[in-house]
Amino acid sequence: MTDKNYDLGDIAESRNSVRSRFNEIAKQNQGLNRGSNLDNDEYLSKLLKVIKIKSLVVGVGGAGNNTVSRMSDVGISEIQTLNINTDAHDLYYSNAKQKLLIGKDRCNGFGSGNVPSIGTEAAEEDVDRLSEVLNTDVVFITFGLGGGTGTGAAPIIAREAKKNNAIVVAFCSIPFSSEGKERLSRAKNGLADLMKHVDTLIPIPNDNLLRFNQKLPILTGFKIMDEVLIRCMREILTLINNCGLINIDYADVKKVLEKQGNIPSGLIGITESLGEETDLVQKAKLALNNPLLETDPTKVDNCIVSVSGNHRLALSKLNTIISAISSEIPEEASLKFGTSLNPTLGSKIRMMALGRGPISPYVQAAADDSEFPRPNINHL
Ligand SMILES: Nc1nc2c(ncn2[C@@H]2O[C@H](COP(=O)(O)OP(=O)(O)OP(=O)(O)O)[C@@H](O)[C@H]2O)c(=O)[nH]1
Ligand SMILES: [Mg+2]
Repeated sequence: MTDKNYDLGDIAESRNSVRSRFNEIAKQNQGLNRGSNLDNDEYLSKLLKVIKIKSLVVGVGGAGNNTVSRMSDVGISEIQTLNINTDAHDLYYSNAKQKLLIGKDRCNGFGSGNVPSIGTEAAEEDVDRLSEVLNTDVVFITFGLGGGTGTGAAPIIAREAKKNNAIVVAFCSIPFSSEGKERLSRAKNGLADLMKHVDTLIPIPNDNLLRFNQKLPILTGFKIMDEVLIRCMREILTLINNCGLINIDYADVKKVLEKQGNIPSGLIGITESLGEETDLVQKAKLALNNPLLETDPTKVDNCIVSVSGNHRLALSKLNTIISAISSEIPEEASLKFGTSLNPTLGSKIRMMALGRGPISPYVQAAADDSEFPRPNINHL
């Protein structure tokens, strides 16, 4: 049987989930290996094309578009990106492989004017186009909570991606307290809508950036936040794209990212060490206790730790990291370790912890309709 008999391109591009794509080719392949119990390389290479995990990074509204533009600027070119906005000007000047101006009737390209319900209407106006383009296995959505477009449209975007069986991972910023109570209240309502439709939900409060520098100018704060969001998404994407090369496969990543229970959870932390024993332990623990997120590692039930370094990465160092991580999470939690080679790191060792279970206190507050936690910084 050849590609002509079953169109591999069609299956690979189809809107079906990776499992359905796999089943389809597995079924179609019956003839290929007839007479043999073994699977040959020709079959396996075709299979790999069809089950390659497709991912898409979506930036929504001004903040989301900026994050994705910066991601494109730093040359992460292999990643598929899509910017969505109600504001034609912002969208035009942004940098993404694909762009979508939503709500042309509702907003006439002028933005939502800080009104989330208008952001929602704009997304509903273009729901068919959204559904068409949100056709991948994993969808990352990034935006700043508190305005109108990101806050109102992101839940609809997540909903449409879920309808297409994608795993939906959302990274969103919570406004600085200095942006005012009204913004924070819009952010909380937006979070409550969003959590119905996403698997992993990682809000990052802008205020937590002030822990590192209390005199931070707001624009610098946004830039740093963009970097944080990019690093988180890039590390998960690398993990997904490297599946198979290291001990971690897509099934492991999926398990950690997929929603369990009613409220989406998520923990991520990325740290680097030069490999000295005490520093390694400290950085491994820091990856789990990300001070930007305020998530509780003792709630982790499923965890992936990915360690990258150069070819000299020693087993003893891995052991140190494993024991440090294990000591921070519950004994019964499932912990999976993977390593990958990254010669560009020089003598540095990079660790990423990705966990399921811990619910952000901001998500919990949105679920309970209680106050957001107060920023934990002295002399604000
Ligand atoms: N990371 C980052 N955050 C930003 C940036 N600009 C604004 N923000 C944050 O994101 C929140 C939402 O702002 P925008 O993204 O501009 O709002 P929008 O979604 O475009 O909504 P409208 O303009 O009201 O339609 C703000 O309250 C800020 O906290 C940025 O460039 N980067
Ligand atoms: Mg805007």
